[in-house]
Amino acid sequence: MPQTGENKDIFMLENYIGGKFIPCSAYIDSYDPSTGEVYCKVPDSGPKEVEAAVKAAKEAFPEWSAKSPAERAQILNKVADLLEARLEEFAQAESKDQGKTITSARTTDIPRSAYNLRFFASSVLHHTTECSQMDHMGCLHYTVRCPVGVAGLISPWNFPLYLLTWKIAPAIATGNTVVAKPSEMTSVTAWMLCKLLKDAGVPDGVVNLVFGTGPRAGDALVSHPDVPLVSFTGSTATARLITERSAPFCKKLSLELGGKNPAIVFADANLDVCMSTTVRSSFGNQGEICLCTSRIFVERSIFSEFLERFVAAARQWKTGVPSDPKNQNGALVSKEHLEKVRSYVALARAEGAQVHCGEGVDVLEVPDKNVGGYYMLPTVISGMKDSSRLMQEEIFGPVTCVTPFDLEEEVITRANGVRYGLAATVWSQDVGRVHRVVKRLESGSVWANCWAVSDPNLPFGGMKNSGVGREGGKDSYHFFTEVKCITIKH
Ligand code: TXE
Repeated sequence: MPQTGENKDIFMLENYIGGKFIPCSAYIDSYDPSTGEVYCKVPDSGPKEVEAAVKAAKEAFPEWSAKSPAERAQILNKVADLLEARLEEFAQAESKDQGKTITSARTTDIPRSAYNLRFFASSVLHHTTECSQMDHMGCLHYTVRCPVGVAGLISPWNFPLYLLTWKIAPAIATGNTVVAKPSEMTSVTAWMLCKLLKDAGVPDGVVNLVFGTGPRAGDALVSHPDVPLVSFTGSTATARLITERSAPFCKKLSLELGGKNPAIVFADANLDVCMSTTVRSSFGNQGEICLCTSRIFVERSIFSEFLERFVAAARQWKTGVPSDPKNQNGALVSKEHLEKVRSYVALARAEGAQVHCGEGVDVLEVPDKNVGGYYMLPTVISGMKDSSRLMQEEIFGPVTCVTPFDLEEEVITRANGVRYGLAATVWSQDVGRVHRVVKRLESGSVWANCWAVSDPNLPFGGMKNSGVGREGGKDSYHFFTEVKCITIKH
């Protein structure tokens, strides 16, 4: 592992371009969220490094795209084998780099990253294309799906390896080559993955990793003329910039963005199941999931009971150092992000809302060496107006607002009354009502009596400001390929 020279505990990442690990001329600090201390240095790549990576990916494209899907699938499965064999090492690294608990990294992030590789390796073998004949013209039509070329992949910090593999796997399974830029805050497992790609026999240049910030490395990638396709997961604000920067080249874009996700709890809901699921959906992964519930609408007749039980359950949700397997939440990703999330709670107080637990109400004890970490307790707020920024903006932390409603029609309008449309949850045992309500919610995913039950085969993405396009299963296959219609006169 390359050292910085100044401090032997701080290690340095390198870009992975054309199958080689290449040091960068400038580095940025990456912090351990559990202590607030610098623990590694990430390349501060710019246009020069991106240019080299795109060149390597372009050179690798003809040979990689000419391989059969079965050959590519075999190599992807080999990467998955290697990742599974080193699950614990990757889980430790993800937890330290991101702040999430070791339990989440062990049971969710890393196994699901390996599954992404296996899933797309397998699914690419099962697609067929259409064929039709025009007898009166003596013609046969058929379609083929071609890889697009060099795919630009930009991933965020909340599920670093999971979201990176969610993009790399379908991109290369379908024959594209890749330049990926993970979040500068959480680059370590992406860098570790490069070694596995090499060992698994992914040919040099097929996957290139360029580390650095969005405005430098990210911008150079999305505005590069030889990158015809960009898959991005992150904020709506950055998605707008990416859209502008890629517009002159008419790039193919997939944008997976934030949410302001409602849960609607009717009085006939199974409150035990609803309670445990909604606490998890509101606070899991420190609230740093785009699918997290952040507005809970509760039918007025059960509002007081729900609130009391929900606050008690939130207080039971164990927060603390990420390395302790008993903890359900660890630290937030960065100091800036913690301050942003806290500022929403301050705003709630300034607007006269009630903060029932968590931030500013309860105190979290952590060991001395962790006092500089970015911890925040699950926080439940009530008494907000729907027009408040708390009820309109994505907070992306362990904060949720609970509010009463009276009528089905009213709650549908209020749930839809935000710019986002990513995920919604409905709780009721009345099947007719469930069908009525789910149909009218403006949301890319809607769960009834459960949350985040998913599968890589399902279309994932958002409506409104939550995104453009869908990924997963055949949607990924379609996104990462271009269809060509061929007509042959016989
Ligand atoms: O996201 P950014 P940030 C939301 C969440 C969070 C907010 C801000 O609300 O609080 O976004 O987080 C790269 N050109 N989500 O600032 O900036 C960046 O380097 C090209 C929801 O971290 O969108 C990183 O790799 N790339 C979300 C990636 O974009 C650029 C997950 C995401 O960073 C770029 C994360 C640019 N100009 C945050 N600027 C979800 N949908 O799950 C930045 N990047």
